[in-house]
Amino acid sequence: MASKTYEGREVHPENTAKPPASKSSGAGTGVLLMGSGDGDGGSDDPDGDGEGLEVVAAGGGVGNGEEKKKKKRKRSKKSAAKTAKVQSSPPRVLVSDLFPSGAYPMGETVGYADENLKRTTGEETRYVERFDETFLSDYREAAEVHRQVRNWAQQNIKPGASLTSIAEGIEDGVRALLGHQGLETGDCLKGGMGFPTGLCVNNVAAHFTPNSGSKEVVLQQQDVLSVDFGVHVNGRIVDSAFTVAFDPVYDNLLAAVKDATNTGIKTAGVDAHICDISAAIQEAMESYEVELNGKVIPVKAVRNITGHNIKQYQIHGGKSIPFIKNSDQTKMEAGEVFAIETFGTTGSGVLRDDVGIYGYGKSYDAPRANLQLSSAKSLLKTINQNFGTLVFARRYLERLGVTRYLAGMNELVSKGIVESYGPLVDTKGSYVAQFEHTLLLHDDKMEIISRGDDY
Ligand SMILES: [Co+2]
Repeated sequence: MASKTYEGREVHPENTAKPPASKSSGAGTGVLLMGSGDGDGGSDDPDGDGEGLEVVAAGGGVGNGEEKKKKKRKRSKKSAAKTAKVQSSPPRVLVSDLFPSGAYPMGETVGYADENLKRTTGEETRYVERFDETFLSDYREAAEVHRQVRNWAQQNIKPGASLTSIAEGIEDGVRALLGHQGLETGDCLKGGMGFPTGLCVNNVAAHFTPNSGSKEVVLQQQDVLSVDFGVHVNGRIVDSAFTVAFDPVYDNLLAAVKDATNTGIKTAGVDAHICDISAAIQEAMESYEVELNGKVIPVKAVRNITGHNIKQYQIHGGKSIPFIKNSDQTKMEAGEVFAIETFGTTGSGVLRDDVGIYGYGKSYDAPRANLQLSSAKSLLKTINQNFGTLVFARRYLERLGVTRYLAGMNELVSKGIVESYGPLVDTKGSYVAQFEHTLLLHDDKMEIISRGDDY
């Protein structure tokens, strides 16, 4: 899920207050963010897993993208089913059953570039590990669920599919693999979707998810679809996204954005300056062009959304990483978690708000307010008990049985207790793509927690 920059403003971090380059909470740049979320809860999907492919989970490789697909009928092979060593399709096997020792695969690890290793103070050379075992286990479990669910999504997203079916397929998979259906009070806070599942088609860049009662969108052969969903375990949110297209004319657009994101990851690390990461991203992105209908179009980096750091139950932690050049000297710090994402477009590169609702999230600094409507009071209680500060979709509320909540929600939004998020779009006829990974900044290395063999 991307951060939106302050309404109507371009990102000019040189004009913003420079945060002290010290190790503190990390909130603090002058760039205001509006978050949005991505993971969404699904509907009641049935088991469905009677047939089809089974995916063998590779136990524990780096980035464990090494999943092998094996075609076999479940019915004919009882041994495999009995040992529960394989993921089903659709995914319904708990990852805790696939990794009974509790040792989930690490993400891809990368040492820091030389200049980032030049530590001078005694404190910094001590290599105190700031991530404890529970933190790492929760993060790695969430990442494994992300990989296994997106593996299913990548095989099953086809022209003719409705966005609702895709969103619900992803959400049902995430909940099943975590073992948290999220229907009992508080269960969504233990594990589940990290934000509403983002499914953005063509010129929709970010923050679209299907809502019940809205016009259904059906995927077409010529479409470009970005899929941005989050998985959390105990509030440790993995935020990762990819883009699919069925027509090879978009290959260069997807390649540009994948390259830009991987370039941003390579440039990241403890002590890396945000301005250097942004510059590297933009340069990679804008070295590509695509040919559409006989016209050559340069790929542009999108200007008014950004990558971001992540805190527990808080998708946007206060630091932002633009995709365009700037002079923000803020550094990444050991112990931080970052979502490095980039968006490339064939359009203007400047997004505008579109109508509609993507999701809601309780403000991190929500004021106490005198609520007039009793429906607002009970809605706030439901939000506190089930989502805390996680961003959630309307569908997530509705599956808890909440109805007729709009008036109450409007009061919560108007009083600044809850923020609402809507779709962001580029010019009509343009195409936007996104790739995103979540990184853990250890003291001595970076762990690309969401890396798989797919992207
Ligand atoms: Co994000």
